[in-house]
Amino acid sequence: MARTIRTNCPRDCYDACGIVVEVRDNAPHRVLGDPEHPVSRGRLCSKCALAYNGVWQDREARLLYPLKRVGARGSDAFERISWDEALATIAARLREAREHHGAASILHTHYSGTLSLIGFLFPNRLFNYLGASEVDPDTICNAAGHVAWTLLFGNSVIGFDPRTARDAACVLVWGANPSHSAPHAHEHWLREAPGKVVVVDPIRTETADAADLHLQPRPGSDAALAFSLLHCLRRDGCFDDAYIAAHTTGLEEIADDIARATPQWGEAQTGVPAADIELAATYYGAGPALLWAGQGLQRQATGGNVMRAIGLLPALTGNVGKPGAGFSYLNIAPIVAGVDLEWLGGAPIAREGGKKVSHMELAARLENSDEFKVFFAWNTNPLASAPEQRRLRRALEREDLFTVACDVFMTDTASHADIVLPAASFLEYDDVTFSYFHLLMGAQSKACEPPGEALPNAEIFRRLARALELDEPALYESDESLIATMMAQMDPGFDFAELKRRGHFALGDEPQILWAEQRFDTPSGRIEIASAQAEAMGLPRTPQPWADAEPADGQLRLLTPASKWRLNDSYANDRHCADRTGAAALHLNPSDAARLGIHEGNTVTARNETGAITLQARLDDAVLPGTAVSYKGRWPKLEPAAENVNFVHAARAADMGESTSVHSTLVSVEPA
Ligand SMILES: Nc1nc2c(c(=O)[nH]1)N[C@H]1C(S)=C(S)[C@@H](COP(=O)(O)OP(=O)(O)OC[C@H]3O[C@@H](n4cnc5c(=O)[nH]c(N)nc54)[C@H](O)[C@@H]3O)O[C@H]1N2
Ligand SMILES: Nc1nc2c(c(=O)[nH]1)N[C@H]1C(S)=C(S)[C@@H](COP(=O)(O)OP(=O)(O)OC[C@H]3O[C@@H](n4cnc5c(=O)[nH]c(N)nc54)[C@H](O)[C@@H]3O)O[C@H]1N2
Ligand code: SF4
Ligand SMILES: [Mo]
Repeated sequence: MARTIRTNCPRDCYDACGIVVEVRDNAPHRVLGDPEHPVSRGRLCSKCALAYNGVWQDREARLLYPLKRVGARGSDAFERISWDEALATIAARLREAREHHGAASILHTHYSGTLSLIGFLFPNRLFNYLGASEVDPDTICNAAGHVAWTLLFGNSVIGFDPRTARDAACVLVWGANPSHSAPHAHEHWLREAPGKVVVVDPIRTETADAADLHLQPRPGSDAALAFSLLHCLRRDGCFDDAYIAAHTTGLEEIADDIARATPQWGEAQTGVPAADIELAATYYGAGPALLWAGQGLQRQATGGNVMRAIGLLPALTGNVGKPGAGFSYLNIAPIVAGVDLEWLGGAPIAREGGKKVSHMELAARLENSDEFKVFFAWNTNPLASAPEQRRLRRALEREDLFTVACDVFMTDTASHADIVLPAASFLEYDDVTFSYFHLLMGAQSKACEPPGEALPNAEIFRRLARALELDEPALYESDESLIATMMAQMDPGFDFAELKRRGHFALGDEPQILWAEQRFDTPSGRIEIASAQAEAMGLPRTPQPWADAEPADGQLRLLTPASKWRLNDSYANDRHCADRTGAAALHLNPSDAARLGIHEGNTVTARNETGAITLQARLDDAVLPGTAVSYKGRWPKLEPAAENVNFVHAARAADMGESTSVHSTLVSVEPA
């Protein structure tokens, strides 16, 4: 019997595509795009089209049963156990850690395997209730940008409604690469935007290539570029004085910096020709304009300053809260829709005492056997995604650290665990999905039973609460109840059964004008160009027109952004996705290659004080001289030397949010 189910993709991706699953004999037969979804328009991205019909349905690859380790860590020697044994073992170790060392000695880490709201957030309830410590998830991705735009605008999670692009004279994409990270926004949204598209990226990405104008600054020089654009905009009368007077504070404190930032100065600081800076300012200043700040942009040593500096563009030109205008870093649809994410993640039942640990210090702190006794990784694969990979692996080899991993697949992190718990995939349970770019909410609809004994994240943690004999009702709340509450909070005028039928709903029939009330949740209630809060945090009072120095001693600045064929480290284990990418590559400009004596296809070593990694050279004139690119997301265990680019990623925190500065990584490259 064949039937079709409508669902949505819950990956950590801007697009949040609609999906149609053809189910035969209670198993997904084909996973396709939903033709009625406004973003995906009937097509999945190439990686999901392969992986959802490939490794995600491969019983050989999926984790099917709870496992306990019977060999050395990392050796993949596991034995099947029952759920009862797995949960009893974990509960005993959690209790022991709590009694002897306090709940803060339990450290959990989680992130972006699934973003479907229950699977993504509900498990936090248990850890919050216990008062466990948490690896701050955003520190691996976007925390600097959050802090920066919270200082400036009072909020970093409300952006613009992409549908308002129809009224924009310009869309400025700054340090995002939708051709990889938001493929449908690249293919449809940007192409259909009537205004000029300007892309700022050290790489000539496909999105940059298709734009009206591509500015190719040296990595980490963006704040200087922003000031130079501001210089041109002010000179050309594009500052909105009435808006500045009514809604901002502190312009006078950066007036001299703007005056000094001539296009010629900008060219010297950033490498972008002065004429292109002028042209970009003309495009941006022509009328309502949108600014999309990517997450890759702020993974810099001074990424917070970069974000504060580029945020000045909408602030000073009054491109806020009107049709065709706005700024977006993340535009979290459920927040706009009114879903209480704090409630869902258990903030109301949280006990004091748990510590927050940045990913930048994870390896160092796990090395110390006094601090953490239990490490619980769910919905994330830090042994692939986190910095200081060699050091983290060694820390996870500690025999006295009880480690649990909960995943869909046997990742590197799972290989190092004492107990592995098999998670159901998004095709196997109901949930609510969202986009962090479009104002779209969706239904995740169960298409089939999980394979083996795999269970949805939420059910695993309900059962663990029971094994711990905890009496807090919120730890046992059913999916039905959670979904009903979220539907009531969003109040779309229909229930979840109807949402499943429709697949998704947009927040409003017309483009929403976010920020129309001009209410900024800063101490002054205005956009704070000068910020006493920043000063109190030990940061400059105002954004600074800084540019990083060019790499010295022939080093290259290594960027490791989103791959077209993987979603973070997911799909690295899909055969077809792996075939598309071939061996791990280092893309470098032919001029750098010539200087270093490197030819196309050569095996090269990229090395720094943190480590060294072997890659295959790809000569690529899309990459700015002085820069090298190697796409993220390989599983170390599937690579010849059991390492990925995070072997050379030092855990240096950015200027804000104890966040990653992975794009400030410098390497020396030589033929191997
Ligand atoms: N060098 C470098 N490193 C980076 C980055 C970079 O730009 N450069 N980017 C960083 C960024 S932005 C991020 S967000 C992080 C992401 O890093 P991670 O959070 O580690 O992302 P993934 O590797 O995709 O890991 C998610 C895991 O969740 C699993 N999973 C999927 N669905 C489910 C589910 O329903 N339940 C459970 N329990 N598990 C599930 C997947 O199989 C996968 O193993 O990586 C960071 N690492
Ligand atoms: N296919 C695919 N899609 C994904 C992901 C994936 O791994 N694969 N990951 C998801 C996740 S977790 C995230 S956070 C998002 C990230 O997606 P994006 O926000 O697009 O960020 P990145 O891909 O990390 O980097 C975007 C661009 O920033 C540029 N960049 C790096 N340094 C600088 C700089 O100093 N200045 C400027 N101007 N640009 C710079 C890089 O060259 C890159 O082209 O994508 C999500 N979508
Ligand atoms: S990963 Fe992104 S582009 Fe691919 S199907 Fe999912 S939502 Fe769409
Ligand atoms: Mo991310």
